[in-house]
Amino acid sequence: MSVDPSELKPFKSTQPGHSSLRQISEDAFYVVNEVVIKRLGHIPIHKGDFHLLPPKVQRFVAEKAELMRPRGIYICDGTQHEADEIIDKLVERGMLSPLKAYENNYICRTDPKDVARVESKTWMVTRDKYDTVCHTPDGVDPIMGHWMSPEDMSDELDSRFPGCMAGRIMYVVPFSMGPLGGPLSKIGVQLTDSNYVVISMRIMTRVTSEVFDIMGDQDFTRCIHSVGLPRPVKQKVINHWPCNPDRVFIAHRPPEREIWSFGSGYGGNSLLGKKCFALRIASNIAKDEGWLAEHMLIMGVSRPCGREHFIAAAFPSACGKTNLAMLQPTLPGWKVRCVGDDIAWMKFGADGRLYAINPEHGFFGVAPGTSDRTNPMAVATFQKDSIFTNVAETSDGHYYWEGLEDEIKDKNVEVTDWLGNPWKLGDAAPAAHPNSRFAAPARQCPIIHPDWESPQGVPIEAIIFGGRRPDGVPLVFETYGWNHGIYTGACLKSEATAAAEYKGKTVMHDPMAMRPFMGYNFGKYLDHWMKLNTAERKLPRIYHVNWFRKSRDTGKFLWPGFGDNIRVIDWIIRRLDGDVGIGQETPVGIVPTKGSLDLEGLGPVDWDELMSVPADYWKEDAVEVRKFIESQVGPDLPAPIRKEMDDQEARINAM
Ligand code: OXD
Ligand code: MN
Repeated sequence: MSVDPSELKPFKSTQPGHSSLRQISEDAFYVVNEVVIKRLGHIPIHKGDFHLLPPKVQRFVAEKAELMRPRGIYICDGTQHEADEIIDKLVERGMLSPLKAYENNYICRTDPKDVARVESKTWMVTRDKYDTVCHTPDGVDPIMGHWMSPEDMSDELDSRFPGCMAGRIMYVVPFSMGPLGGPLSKIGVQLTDSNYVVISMRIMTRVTSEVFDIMGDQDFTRCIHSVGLPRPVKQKVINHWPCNPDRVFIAHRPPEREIWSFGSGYGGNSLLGKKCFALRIASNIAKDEGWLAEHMLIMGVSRPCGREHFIAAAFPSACGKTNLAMLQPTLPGWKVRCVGDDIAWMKFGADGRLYAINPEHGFFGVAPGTSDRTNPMAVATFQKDSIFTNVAETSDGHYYWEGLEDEIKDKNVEVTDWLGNPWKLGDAAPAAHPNSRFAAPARQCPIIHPDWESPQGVPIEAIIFGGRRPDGVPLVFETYGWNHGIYTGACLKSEATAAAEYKGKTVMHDPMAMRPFMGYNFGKYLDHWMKLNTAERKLPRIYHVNWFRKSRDTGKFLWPGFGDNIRVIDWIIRRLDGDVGIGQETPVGIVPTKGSLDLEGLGPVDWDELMSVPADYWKEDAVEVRKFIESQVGPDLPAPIRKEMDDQEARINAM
């Protein structure tokens, strides 16, 4: 077979017509394989054996190395030895410092310009715009999914990626989302020039060279990440945290199962297994293969009689998913065990039940607000082998953030804030950034479920949606069925969060808690959910909860939350058992009848306000929701979901 000589020319960023998306064709690759490897000759392999990689990974690595021109390639194996080596290097360089009060805990500060997911610079790239977004009226920007054409993406990549790793090492990180080789699991390979990303990926996913052994004919998701600051660097690198905030660009190509991320080193922008793969790309794979990839925690709840029920729950970012997943019940005899705190991949099994796995391997939790009072199990999880980013630090080697005020043992201890400045209680600015995080191995959670790594997953009986709703929304309600549940999820709203670039406390729509993570047209997504309802399946029941309602008089929270949320879960489980007497119909769903929640041992609770469905609030809400759905989903809204909206509106208007 002859080879097109142009395939063999070195990659030149200035070459007219070249593209970052240029790929060596399959046929050509096998013929030129040796040549590709030779062409890599000028890029030393610092670790690993390139020849032992599966050919399609060799090709991926070779193409991208040629494009990004790192000074060396490091093929990760995911071992402890490897992690220790990288951590030692980062400590020596001053990027990480040990938190001396713990075993193997490290603190890291980012460039203060790189602190959150950048939704406005995150794109889905499809040939047809309406594969990504819904048909919105002229002048209305879709808020679910940002679309970019392949041509525009190609230009954006070409202005960033050629030569972007100059002077840096390119790490090749093989990882599995879900237990290695499991029927619901998927594999990926991330290329990155950030060693912070390498050690974080090792906590958050299963990084192992065994991924290459099991790859066989399976496809893998290609993840390309660069901090976007080639050497020599012409500006000061703040906190040893290279990044390029002005040029951040994160793009997904769902049909190609490919992710490109440039300019940020933090969180969901750079740990590409998480939001980019496990939600945006995976929801596309799930649509094609008939399953669900959702922004949901998974918990196992055992009741005093010993029976266990698995529940999945979707809440927007920073609404307490991690706290709920690790809830410490205040009712005697109850036990909660955590399967996952952020993402669920769910597929119906042969027995008609919906099985869920947590595709992740660690927790990347919001630090502020996490304490022995609010989430002792998370605290126990991150006592060792964890990384803390943008938190504050005490002079005796502890982490510190808002919410730990009462837990500082030595009140004279000095605190250094997330910016590296001295800080003291009462200072106006927070000690830790509101989106500061801990990354901790899930297996260290004292209440991790024994089946959390079961390849088949756990059977889900109930799905809960929820958000921060200060007004109008009752503590809990059950929806009237699968389609009403989907409609309720589509209407999900919550106060804005620090996990992304938004400011303030406005209540924003976050349909299915997936607004920032939607991988394709939201109307088609609702349709996909609806079509999972077939006669032979046992569908989970769908609920809505709101721990955050405030009194209209006092402005104080009406419900204590945290461990007392078990009282709501108890009610949900009794409903699953078929106890109809504990529910009463309202226009939005079935709320608990008075006295049907176990409130034993709680202080006074204003039941009437907590459970009320105020007509004034819901009438206004129905108008606002219709406007939102018409403008954001419009003609893409499946007719049965439109009917749910019409019916609910009619019920509300009859109030
Ligand atoms: C997260 C988020 O980091 O939802 O989990 O923002
Ligand atoms: Mn999340």
